[in-house]
Amino acid sequence: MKRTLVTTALPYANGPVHIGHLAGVYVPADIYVRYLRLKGQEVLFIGGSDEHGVPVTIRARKEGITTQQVVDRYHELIKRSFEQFGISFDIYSRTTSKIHHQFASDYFRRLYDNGKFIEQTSEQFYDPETNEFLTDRNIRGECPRCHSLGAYGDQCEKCGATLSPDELINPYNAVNGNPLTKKETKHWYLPLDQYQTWLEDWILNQHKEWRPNVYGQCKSWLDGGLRPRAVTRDLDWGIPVPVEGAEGKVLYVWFDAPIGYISNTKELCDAQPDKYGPWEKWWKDPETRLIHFIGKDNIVFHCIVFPSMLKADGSYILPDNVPSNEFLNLEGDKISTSRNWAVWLNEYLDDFPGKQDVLRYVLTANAPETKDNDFTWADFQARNNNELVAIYGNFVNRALVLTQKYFEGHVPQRGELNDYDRATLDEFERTRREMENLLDAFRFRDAQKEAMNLARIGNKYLADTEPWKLAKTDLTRTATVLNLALQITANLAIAFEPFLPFSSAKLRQMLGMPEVNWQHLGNMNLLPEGQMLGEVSLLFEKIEDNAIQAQLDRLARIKQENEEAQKAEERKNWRPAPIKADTSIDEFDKMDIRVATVLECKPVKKSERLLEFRLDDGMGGRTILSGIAQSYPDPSVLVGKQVLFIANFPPRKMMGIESQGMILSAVDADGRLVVTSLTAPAANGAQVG
Ligand code: B3M
Ligand code: ZN
Repeated sequence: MKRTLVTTALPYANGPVHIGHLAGVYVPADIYVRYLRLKGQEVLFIGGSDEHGVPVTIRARKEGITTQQVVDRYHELIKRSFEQFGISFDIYSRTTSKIHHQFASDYFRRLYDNGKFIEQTSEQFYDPETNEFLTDRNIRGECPRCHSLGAYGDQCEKCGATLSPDELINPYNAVNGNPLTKKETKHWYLPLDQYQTWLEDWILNQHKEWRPNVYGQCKSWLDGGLRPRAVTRDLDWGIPVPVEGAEGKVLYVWFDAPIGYISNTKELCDAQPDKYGPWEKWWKDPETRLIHFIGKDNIVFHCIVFPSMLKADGSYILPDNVPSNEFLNLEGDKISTSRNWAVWLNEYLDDFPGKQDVLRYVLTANAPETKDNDFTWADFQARNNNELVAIYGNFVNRALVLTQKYFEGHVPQRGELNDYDRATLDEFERTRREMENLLDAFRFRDAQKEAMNLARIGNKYLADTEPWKLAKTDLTRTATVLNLALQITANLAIAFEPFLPFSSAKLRQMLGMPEVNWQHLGNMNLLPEGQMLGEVSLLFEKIEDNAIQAQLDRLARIKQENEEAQKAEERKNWRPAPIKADTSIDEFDKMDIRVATVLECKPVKKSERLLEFRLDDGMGGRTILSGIAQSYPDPSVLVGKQVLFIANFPPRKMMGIESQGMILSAVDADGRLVVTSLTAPAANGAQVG
């Protein structure tokens, strides 16, 4: 049996972790690792924070603290969140560690010395005032697709387009707004094109078993033809490029971060060699299976770039599988750290203390394994109340309470099994086999469904045998039924251990099961007859509506804040529209623009857009409809004002009302319409020109 090395993507230490992280990477990896450990396999579970790259430096600037302070703060926070949710890493380290810096630097140097890189000079965006090159994320400008202002050099958040900085119209420095020029700079590239043929064979022929989303993404990259990729950057935060003449340059974060998997393994093995052996055993011995758990935006790095780096070195094993998930959305919208659209793990625990397993359960039940999925609070509540409480919790509680009631809390003696008992056990056995196959295939969502089906089998067994009625007539048969029910609960403690470790620990305590072992699953003699059960308490509690409403209210608040921030941002980035093509005084003269006083102004019934103006135009009065209702929630503020209107548009009927002209308004930076007025009173009907 091969040993298994499991890695999880190193989250950027630029913010706390949220449910998307947990659902996409850490819970599935933890389920898998716990499962292998329970089977007694040799397994190592590696995690850590990614503390380099631009995102952390942007965060530092935003918060007005140093980058080191940012990574220190979030590394601790993230580490604690993972601990609290039972993500059972053997090591959770960080890429600012000395060991990592040295290891990554040596790795680069080795490839450099062996001629594995190509050197290339290219023109990059440069801020002549601050003397710095800018990374994609620090360049902003007008989106070439949707023309919104403030798109990033790698992506437009408005329309979602993937961009390169060269595509931006009028690029500027995101930090200070300076216009940018271009300047030559030298970098080192990993010539991925040279690995193309090898990668095609290795992935497309030899790893057809990878998830379709992973395989498909790799195929489309390979079909597009690989090009050399820069592995260094002009930046002052990161691991210095260990080459003469490379001052001011650091290793690209995506070069050093995956090496973090290796250096973290080394850190662990060096600290406890007796327990874990030499690190090379985990990275260089073909008897090790390497599994990377990641999110879909990291596929290319783990399936193409990192394997090429490993191959360039030549002494490493390659990943065996890369079970990557798609994205989890929150209440229909993309989770976003910058927009605070997330359920943060630290905040979740403040609101739902002790309910780690509930979140683990719901996230696995909705795991975005094959397509993007949605987390909703209504579903969270329903899964807790209808599944964890009503099925698993209810079954366990009934089995234990009835044992207390009829047998003073001792595991009763089992007599002869009847056909129904045997049929129940057969079904139990089939279901648990299915669960195991699914776990082996990285299909955790379906595997957990089968675990819940095991609880359903138990629940149905009690409902059908009705030991509470049986006890009145046949205590011997009652004993058999409850013995079997208790053996099933003991099995559930094992089956759910990878998914819901906290509840399993609690259940084991109630049953008096100090040890668990996957090989025991299916064994219906786990609890010896006569064994005294521990104190019984509820495994899960109902979640009430008000707790859910509080979460929905919070999200509604955030949505509103975001809309306001978005408006402010648009206002900040606003530039006047370009001047229209030349016209002439003759053209202008054709327009009959006049002054009028607003007598009345009210919303048009059944229209969200229109206001109805009654004007004194000095010529007997007229009615004009104007589509500005959203800009004037209280239209009465316009009454008594003098406005300008075009008097010679032919009348037009809208919503059954005739509009006789057009009121002039300015379109403000945020899209609001502002009605024009005069600087001093003038006669109604006076002509403008
Ligand atoms: N920090 C990107 C991310 O969090 C990156 C993963 C590194 S894994 C080596 O999505
Ligand atoms: Zn756009």
